[in-house]
Amino acid sequence: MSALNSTKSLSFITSTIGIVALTNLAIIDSANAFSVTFDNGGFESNIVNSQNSWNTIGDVTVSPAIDGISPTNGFNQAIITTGHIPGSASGTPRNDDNGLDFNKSGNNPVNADVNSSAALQNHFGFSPNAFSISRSTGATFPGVRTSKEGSGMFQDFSVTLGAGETSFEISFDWAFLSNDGTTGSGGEQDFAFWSLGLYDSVSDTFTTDFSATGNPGDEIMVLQSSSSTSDIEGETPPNTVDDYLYESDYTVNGTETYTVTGLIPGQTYDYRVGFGVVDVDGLERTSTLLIDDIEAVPFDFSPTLGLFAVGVLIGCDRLYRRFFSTNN
Ligand SMILES: [Ca+2]
Ligand SMILES: [Ca+2]
Ligand SMILES: [Ca+2]
Ligand SMILES: [Ca+2]
Repeated sequence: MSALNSTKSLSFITSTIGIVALTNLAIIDSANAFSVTFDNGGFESNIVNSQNSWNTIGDVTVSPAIDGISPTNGFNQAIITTGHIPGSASGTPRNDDNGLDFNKSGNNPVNADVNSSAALQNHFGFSPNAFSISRSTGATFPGVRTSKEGSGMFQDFSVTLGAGETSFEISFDWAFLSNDGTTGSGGEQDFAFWSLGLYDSVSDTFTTDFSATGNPGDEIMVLQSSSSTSDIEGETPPNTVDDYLYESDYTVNGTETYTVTGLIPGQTYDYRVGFGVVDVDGLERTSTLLIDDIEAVPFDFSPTLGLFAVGVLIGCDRLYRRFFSTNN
């Protein structure tokens, strides 16, 4: 290969890698940058009674390790339970877990009954039957699961897409704890869910981003239902506060990742992301959802690849200069 051809080849490689690097670094260009207003996704600031960007209802707060399950990021995780404080109800005495108190915030879960106020569904902007999901295989009870009470939280955030971007990705870590399980006639009982949709602040309406979830209106995605198969510790019914009967930790569940597609580059969109947990068929036997490390990022953006490409570009440039100087 002649010196001239080698120079051309290096020049071609340099410019090709330059394009790759610039594509990956488009996020750094402030005029075309992806931006998101999402906040406190690591729950290091408290969220009890709706603070630090989260709108909560029922028993929702932050906590360090629960039943041996530590946050995946920092010192705290979000905890959402269906646990009512024992004996604290006006009128009928309440005793969700054999007198043990699994409530963490001091706020009791709220009504989730389609035949009553459906306060939990209303909090998210869902229709009343959003939690009327199918019973699991083998259940002989007629109809759908009957949601009774629960707790939840949501955050409204805006996403502005960069040039050429038509999608973004939202991810989070989750764990599920329960003193409930499966009944012979009703099948799997309590469940934890998440939701994502476009939020219209003018009409205060929520349009789900999910489809084909098999749930009424596709308003929620079920993360997990109570079942005796999720049992790490194998203990007998709980006799200590915060020691749940069934556990499925962050290691079991991993990170949930969802990609929103079909968007217009440069546009700003308002989203609502929600999380919650629901008692089914009865008010007793608490179930709990733990959440940590929620992030919203441009789809397919790889900082490592971008920096690698820049490194190669600089390396090629040095090689090109050295080659050029030694041959001329
Ligand atoms: Ca955290
Ligand atoms: Ca346990
Ligand atoms: Ca309950
Ligand atoms: Ca329950």
